[in-house]
Amino acid sequence: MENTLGLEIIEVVEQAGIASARLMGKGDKNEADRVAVEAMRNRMNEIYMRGRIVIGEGERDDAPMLYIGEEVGICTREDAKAYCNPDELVEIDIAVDPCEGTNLCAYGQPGSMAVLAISEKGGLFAAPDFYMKKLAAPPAAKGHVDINKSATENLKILAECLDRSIDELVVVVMKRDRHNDLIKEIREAGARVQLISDGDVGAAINCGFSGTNIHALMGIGAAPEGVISAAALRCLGAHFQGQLIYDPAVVKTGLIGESKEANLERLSEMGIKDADKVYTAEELACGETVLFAGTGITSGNLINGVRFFKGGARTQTLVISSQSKTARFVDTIHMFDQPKYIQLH
Ligand code: VTB
Repeated sequence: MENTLGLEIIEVVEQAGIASARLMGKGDKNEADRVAVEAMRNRMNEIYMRGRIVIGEGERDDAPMLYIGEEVGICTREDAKAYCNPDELVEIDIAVDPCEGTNLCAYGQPGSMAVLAISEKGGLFAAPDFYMKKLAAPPAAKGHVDINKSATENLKILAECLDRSIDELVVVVMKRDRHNDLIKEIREAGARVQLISDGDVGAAINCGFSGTNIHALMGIGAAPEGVISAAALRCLGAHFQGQLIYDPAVVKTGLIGESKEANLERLSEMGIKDADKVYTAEELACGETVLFAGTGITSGNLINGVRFFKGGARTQTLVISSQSKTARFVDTIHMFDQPKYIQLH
């Protein structure tokens, strides 16, 4: 998958990142998202692949593009067999977030990214538009920390695994009222808290690399973003656990349905019988091969955002592959004003 699709997938996130970055700081998050979606979809549809969106912009009725179930790629056309080779006809599943952290982009804040994860068919958990309790931690703590344990216990374990004291740890938490108790507990346990307004995918991925000075992500964010984070962290051999939140008493904002009962029913219809199950990274991204790619829209800890200059732009993309066991930082100069094809006179 990496060999056949790698470079093209990079271009997909690069194009989405560049499109959103043009709207960076303009205060219009919907437009920043819309242009990223359009750019991502256009580039995907130029690739010789047979893709299906499993995590996208929503169900078909509310999202015109990159909706869940949409088929993308040249080889999804009816007459594909005539011009696609058998490798390209293998079905792949794609999870996208063309502008992760739309608010960050709209207000010129660090950490927004154009991200996607791909795997073979069935390789990514088709998470509902619910929330998810998340725990991300570095590879050294994988399988030692546990979302069922208290934050205090996990910080002790984390400190041991990373061979340092608790007060040297930094935990990222999204700044939300629902996290007030969690934040208090982390501080009382002695660790330091980095509050973010948005963008927990980037925060989770930071846990997978040493040197970012981020040692854990705790708290509740969106479930689809959880799957994309899990894909990246699985490739990195880092820790990720997620548990769906379906009770509106826990998270009250718009994403979640009317009542706990209605949400449970929806999960059951989707085939999720055990709504309280704790999923590991390997379960959320269970495919044999998984590839993650993310282009910085605004700069973050790991990757730079898009920088425009006369006639072009420079992007940085993180590509993590389970197949080659690599994390690549791809630095690209895009020459907008150069012709794509050389004219022979
Ligand atoms: C979460 C988080 C995302 O939006 O979904 C958040 O996972 C929305 O949370 O990274 P609230 O509904 O509590 O505001 C992001 O921050 C950006 O998509």
